[in-house]
Amino acid sequence: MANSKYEYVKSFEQSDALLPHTWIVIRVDGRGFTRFAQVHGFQKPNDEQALHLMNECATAVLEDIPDICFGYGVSDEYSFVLRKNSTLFQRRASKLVSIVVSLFSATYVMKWGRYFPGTEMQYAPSFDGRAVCYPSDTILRDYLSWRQVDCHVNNQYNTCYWSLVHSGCSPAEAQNVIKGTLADFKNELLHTRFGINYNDLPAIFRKGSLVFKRKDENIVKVENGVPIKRQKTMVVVSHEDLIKDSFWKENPSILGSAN
Ligand code: DGT
Ligand code: MG
Ligand code: MG
Ligand code: MG
Ligand code: MG
Repeated sequence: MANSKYEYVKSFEQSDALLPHTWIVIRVDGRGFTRFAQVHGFQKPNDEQALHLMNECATAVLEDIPDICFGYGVSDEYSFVLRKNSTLFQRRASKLVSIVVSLFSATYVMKWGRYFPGTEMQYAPSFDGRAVCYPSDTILRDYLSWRQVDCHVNNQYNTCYWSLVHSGCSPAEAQNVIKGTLADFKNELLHTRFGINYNDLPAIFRKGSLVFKRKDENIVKVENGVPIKRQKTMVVVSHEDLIKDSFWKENPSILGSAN
């Protein structure tokens, strides 16, 4: 097609291609979810259904975008890791972020009814997004560890705070009891005052959610008594420790170059 005299306007577009051969993390975070959680009656401090809905959205992202090899979610946020060697959308930040954010948001609305049957969505939720490059496996793992430590610290604080408030403390009293205290004090408080053993709380609250692909052998049919197996790649959600080496040793393909 011949160039029109208007074509020159394309020269105003700026390149936002991200650095090659680096891990790209795209993090989405619910906009104003303090209010969204209130309006929709989320349980405090953790609403398990809301977290499962976030995990369903993350699963949709991993299923739709093969170059995303891992996701980690806590509270109203999810981090997605794009493979180091990916050339998806020429690694353009605006393309990558906007596609992940819109797919995530659309899935959140589409699947809402499955997790909150009978609760009508009062207004459309939105998510912000950003992309950051991490140049080495170690730094990528430090990033993910940072998010999981954050999950733990916030959950411990929030569990103490809401146990105190539910037992009759005012918000200010509850804050005063736990302000500036160490982890051991909080665990002790939960144990002695509320009979809660912190480590017995659901792992989804303490560890957040990991989403990744795993190859499983499925028996598809049995022929003459012989099981016929097929390898199938499944997106799985787990709530384990990602800070320790063991998780990455047990799942070498996540950061490996094999896929
Ligand atoms: P932002 O991200 O700057 O637009 O503002 P927010 O309000 O989304 O704040 P953020 O992202 O720093 O913190 C997440 C908020 O969402 C926090 O106030 C607690 C709320 N939230 C997240 N998950 C749950 C939940 O499971 N239950 C309840 N009750 N609240 C939750
Ligand atoms: Mg924020
Ligand atoms: Mg938020
Ligand atoms: Mg947040
Ligand atoms: Mg188009």
